Amino acid sequence: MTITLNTLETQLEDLQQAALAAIADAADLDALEQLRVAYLGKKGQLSNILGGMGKLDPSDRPTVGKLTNEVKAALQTALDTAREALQLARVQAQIAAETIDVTMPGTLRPQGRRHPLASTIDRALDIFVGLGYTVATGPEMESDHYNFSSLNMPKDHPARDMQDTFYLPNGHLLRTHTSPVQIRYMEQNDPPIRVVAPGRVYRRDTVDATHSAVFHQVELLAVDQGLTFTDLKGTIGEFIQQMFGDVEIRFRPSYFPFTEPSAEVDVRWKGNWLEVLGCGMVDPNVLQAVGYDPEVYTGFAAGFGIERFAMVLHQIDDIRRVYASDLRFLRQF
Ligand code: 2NM
Repeated sequence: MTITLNTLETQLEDLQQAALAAIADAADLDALEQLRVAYLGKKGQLSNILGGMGKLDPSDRPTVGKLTNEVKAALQTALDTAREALQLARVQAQIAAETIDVTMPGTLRPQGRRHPLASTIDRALDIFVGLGYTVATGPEMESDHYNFSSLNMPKDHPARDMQDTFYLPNGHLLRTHTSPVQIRYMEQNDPPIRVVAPGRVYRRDTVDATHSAVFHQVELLAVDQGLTFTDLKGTIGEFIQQMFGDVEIRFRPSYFPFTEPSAEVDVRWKGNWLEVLGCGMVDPNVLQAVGYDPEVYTGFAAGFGIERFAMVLHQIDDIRRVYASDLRFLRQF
């Protein structure tokens, strides 16, 4: 059976019309590729129609060949155009989905900071570490021996008064200074030593603007052959200068059970003399108690309260603010 030119032409035109409509409707690139295969592929509809060419009058074949090429070209152009449009749409959709609104407010992350007591301790320790000192710590619950007896404060010493010291039901006490740390350090280390002991200490004080039952101390101790009061003065002077800047200093005679002679140190701060620390040459009895020979070794020691330093340096008017954990206060440092 032969096929007429007319029939083939009609089939090609119908195919072109249907294909162009389907291409225009293709929702995505996959659908488009399926259409390309369905119409232009090896076993596609165009090949299928051309299969009928053999049954055509040979004189009609050039006409059909030309028409076929036109249909093929029209479909190819339509496919290319549709592909470009779909690719562009895909990129635009991706850009839209990934767009960041740089004008949106950011996520606020709370920023922590050092507590003024911690930073004051750090500053003091850094200065002494710079002078060759080692940092040591020890227990806050202490024995009578380490807190008092070894520090030249025998059983009847007034500083042991129940009024001043927190005694615990187990017979121990809460250390009233960090000196027991230095005693323990001396027991464990032979001279020469340079040690600085920061930490929490406890006193049965009535709490007010300048007193707290818990506060922080830094104490230092140097023991060596030939250390004199001059070494003490030089060390303290250097420390004060690094801590407070270029201030006037004076040493006043004082008394501590564990040092002889003893002194208190004042700095001239905003026009007034302000007491900032106590110090002295370690009493021979203290050296003796840890097994150091006081005929061979001498030492100097000093102690100061961190709260007082922080209050002076940061113009804090009430010690209780330092423990109140009020963020409005703490955020200032
Ligand atoms: C002070 C004043 C004077 C001191 C003495 C000792 C030790 F353990 F070596 F004996 N440590 N700290 C001392 C001396 C502390 O505080 C106002």
